[in-house]
Amino acid sequence: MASLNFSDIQGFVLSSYATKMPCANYLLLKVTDVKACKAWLGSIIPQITTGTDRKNDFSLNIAFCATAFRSFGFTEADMISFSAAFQEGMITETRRQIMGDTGNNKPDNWTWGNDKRGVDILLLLFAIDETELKKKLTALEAGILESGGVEVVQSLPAGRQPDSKEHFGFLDGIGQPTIEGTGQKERQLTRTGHATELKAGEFVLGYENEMQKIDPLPAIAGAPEFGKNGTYLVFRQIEQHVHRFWNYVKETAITINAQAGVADQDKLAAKMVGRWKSGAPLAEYPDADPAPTGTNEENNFGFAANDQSGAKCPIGAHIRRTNPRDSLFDDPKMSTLTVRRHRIIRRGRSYGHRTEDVYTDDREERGLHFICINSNIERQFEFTQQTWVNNLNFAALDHETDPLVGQRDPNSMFSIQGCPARTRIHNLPDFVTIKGGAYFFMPGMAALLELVKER
Ligand code: N7H
Repeated sequence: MASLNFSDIQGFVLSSYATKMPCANYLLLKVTDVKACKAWLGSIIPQITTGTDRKNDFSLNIAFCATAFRSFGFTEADMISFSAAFQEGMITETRRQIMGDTGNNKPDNWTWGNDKRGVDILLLLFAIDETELKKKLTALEAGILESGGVEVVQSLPAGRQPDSKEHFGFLDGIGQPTIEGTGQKERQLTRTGHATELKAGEFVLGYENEMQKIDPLPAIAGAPEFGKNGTYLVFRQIEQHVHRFWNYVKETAITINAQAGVADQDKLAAKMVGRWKSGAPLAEYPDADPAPTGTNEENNFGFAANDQSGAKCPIGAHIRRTNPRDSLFDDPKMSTLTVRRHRIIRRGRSYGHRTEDVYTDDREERGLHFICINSNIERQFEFTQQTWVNNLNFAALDHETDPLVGQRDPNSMFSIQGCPARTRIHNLPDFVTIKGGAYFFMPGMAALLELVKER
């Protein structure tokens, strides 16, 4: 096992900072003057949090779109060494098809990341509280204004709810792989009794991956190891229509059973997610939430031996599509091995106020700043989105996509396998809308210094 160069890896690759720093803000920037931008970058690099910094009150990280690298003077010979998806960006026709960004989700409707409001640089700020966040944000914004080299396209506040639940009401952040060589495995084992440790190369470039390969590094003239200790970051701003979700669940539960009450609604919603609101997995607790007022981060389960038919956790449930574990093929070992090559680490946070009245449209926007990291956008994030989330025939299902975040068509359906017969629900509306997005590269610290050099 190669030892990781933690001081060269940005801290965000290794940590979401969620426990110590619940407050966050993302600044999306556009380069307006290359020379001035590089000077500004030079001034903030010393503030960037690395994998060895043990900060408790504030962390800062940075990532770049391909457009930024091109404006900094990277040639096409340099760019070709990066992932094709990164080079292209998220909104080309090919990428839209892969992502399912059509209809209401088409990039023309986005508030950032499209042709009208393109972005080049992402600054990620995390703080212990709102006061510290505001202080640091104000100072950074002043520096940006003064620099004359970058401007703020969008400033996105985000946070972590005290109970770690996302807006539909479910505990989030449970199903995460750990990175070999970081000590994360031991920590996760203590917390959840289970850890899926993956080779570091799945999330940090320059190390062996799950294919026992070290992928060629992005290389630029004068810096053949530019990509080392870097990673790709996927950002999607996803609005959640909470009232639409819960009204659909309520009406559908009553259609299935005229006597349906709140417990039946919660069960139907849990069937769509694959976990109860507490986080407890349906594969282990099929009948009722074992911790209705608490949390359950259990992750030590598969589907093959216990629930291959989907009678407990439906085959098309969100967590079963996005991580089919051992149930993808008849051979559980092969399935597990294959699935390990398509994992992502989610580092997103919620935005907007939580609503207590989930049935009423209060016309406030809320959602998830979905952020994930991976070394190979095509094999990890895009694969998950295209081949699992949006695949109409995932695991031999017929004309269904992910019930929460899948691309819709007029017949959108979701099957709940059961005995003696399955239940099929119909006409699922859009529970989410994409509001913005982009692919970024998060360089290692040495590569950041390369960026500010004149080219
Ligand atoms: Fe999902 N949700 O609140 O319902 N997700 N997700 N996700 N998701 C998960 O395990 C949610 C989205 C994954 O290892 C849970 O942390 C919402 C996209 C993966 O068992 C819940 C949105 C993609 C997992 C949600 C959203 C994924 C996962 C269960 C958008 C990838 C881990 C808690 C607004 C393309 C699966 C947990 C595993 C879990 C929700 C989006 C992927 C509750 C609201 C776009 C890999």
